[in-house]
Amino acid sequence: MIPIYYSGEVANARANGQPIVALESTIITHGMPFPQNVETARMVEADVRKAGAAPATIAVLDGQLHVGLEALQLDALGQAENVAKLSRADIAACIATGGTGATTVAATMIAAHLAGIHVFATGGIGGVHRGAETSFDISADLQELAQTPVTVVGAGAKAILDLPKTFEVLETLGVPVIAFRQDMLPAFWSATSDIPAPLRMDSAADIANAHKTRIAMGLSGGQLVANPIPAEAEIRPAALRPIIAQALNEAEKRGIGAKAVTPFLLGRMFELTDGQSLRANIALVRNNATLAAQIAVALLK
Ligand code: PSU
Ligand code: MN
Repeated sequence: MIPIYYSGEVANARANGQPIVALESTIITHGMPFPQNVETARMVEADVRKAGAAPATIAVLDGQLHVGLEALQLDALGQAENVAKLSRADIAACIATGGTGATTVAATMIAAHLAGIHVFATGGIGGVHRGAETSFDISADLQELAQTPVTVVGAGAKAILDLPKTFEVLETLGVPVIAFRQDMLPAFWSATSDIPAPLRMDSAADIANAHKTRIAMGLSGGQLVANPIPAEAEIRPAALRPIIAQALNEAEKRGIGAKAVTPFLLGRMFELTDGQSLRANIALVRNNATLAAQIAVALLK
């Protein structure tokens, strides 16, 4: 095992057998602008605490794998430049070479699992990009959900993606996709899409039981909980459609590829919606943090 550096709060929760929720850091470094990124990260941690769990924001700092960041570390990460975006392919290399990087959904799942954490809250997972039939751009988040036993709470997959293909791949990989308290899948900034949810659950206890049952059956991989954005914060699909089209068009014209695609598209969405997409993003991550903490609490009952 590699050494893991726990924050005081997470070390304490581990020592006392208290619930812990993992949080990713790519959303801080690549998903939102400063200072809203740091403010959001702090609010999300507070939401987890309020619901009875300890927040464990995960990142690699100078080659050390941190599970739980102290306040000053979080502030520094939120303002640092040239932080790497770490997925399954990059995280070991970053640790081995003493680098600093923020973890995506895939890398956060890996670190959470190493630290014995079962539940993780994010904004929305990566997935199959539009045009993937020519670009082959499919997020490593999907494969990770298929192999690492962590329950991930997100507002579905980001609507800049090809959502039907994303959920098709998750089905192929055998990943349970559970809509929370509705029959349709949410679409990140919008509370609903026109895609029926494969599974629906209405309580954190049911989601926790399903997580335990999968482990008891020896099934590899995690679950994706698709938690709709609160209605008052959502942006309607009809309003989003032309904006997403414009952002995608610009990405193509500018030849944005690989890891830069998602940060570029999210950044353009913020600009093109005059900050409305950022406000929605903040609301949905906080909502996910609360549900993730409720699941972590239920898992210990
Ligand atoms: N959720 C957000 N904002 C983000 C992300 C998720 O609200 O920036 C990040 C996650 O870290 C996710 C990544 O794993 O985007 C997907 O990147 P890619 O498409 O390159 O795999
Ligand atoms: Mn990609």
